[in-house]
Amino acid sequence: MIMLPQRGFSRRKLLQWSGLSGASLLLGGCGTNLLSNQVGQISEPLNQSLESLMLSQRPVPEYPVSAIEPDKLLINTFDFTPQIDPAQFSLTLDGDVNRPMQLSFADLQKLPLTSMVIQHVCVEGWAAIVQWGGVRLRDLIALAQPKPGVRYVYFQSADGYYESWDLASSLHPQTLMAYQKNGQPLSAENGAPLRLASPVKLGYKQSKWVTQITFVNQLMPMKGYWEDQGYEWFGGL
Ligand SMILES: Nc1nc2c(c(=O)[nH]1)N[C@H]1C(S)=C(S)[C@@H](COP(=O)(O)O)O[C@H]1N2
Ligand SMILES: [Mo]
Repeated sequence: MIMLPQRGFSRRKLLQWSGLSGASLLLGGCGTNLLSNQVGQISEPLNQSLESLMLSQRPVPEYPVSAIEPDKLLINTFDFTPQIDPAQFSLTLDGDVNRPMQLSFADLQKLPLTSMVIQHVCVEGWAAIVQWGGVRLRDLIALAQPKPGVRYVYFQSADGYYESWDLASSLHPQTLMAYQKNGQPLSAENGAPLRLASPVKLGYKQSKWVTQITFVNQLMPMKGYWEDQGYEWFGGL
């Protein structure tokens, strides 16, 4: 396990750790660098054709900031609300990766910040247009460097919630590990300090209070908190 120092390391150092040049990580906005990197490494990426993998990375149209619906995002928590001190927080990246690591909240804030206005859709019959700000999950994936054969990503949360995603959706340029909502720091109720936010998945796929991201080749019998009670696994929008 590589333990990154808690403080005093620069963004440049992070990029060195990633094994990618800063330029290629920063070019992520155009969508294909990490993807082509993955395709190069993985002989049968998700058993999908290159074309369908590329299609799955297509950006979802965003809303203007004026469309945000601050009162419509309901709190939906299956049990309790963890109270996490950001100064004590660390995110573990592990599983089948070349560089397992732990990132502090300060480390995460040194990575490029992406902001997007998208619709959050809960299967319980409500939706809300929300602005999320955070780190692209694909940038964290680039740092951890999944080994060839990785196809799924597990997310463990501080309240005991767990989720699994396909790698392609995890690499989507609008799949964020968010720490801001509507331009403000995330509240505890909405998943502080770090939660998933993406326009390609339903609400129950968007884990709050994420503490661990694990890369695996196979789905395990436990696929997700709601999925294991009958909800559909892919949960696409
Ligand atoms: N850790 C955790 N994440 C979770 C949940 C939860 O209960 N625990 N609920 C999910 C559901 S069903 C939805 S709709 C969204 C709601 O996010 P919000 O409470 O910020 O609106 O969080 C998702 N992520
Ligand atoms: Mo939900």
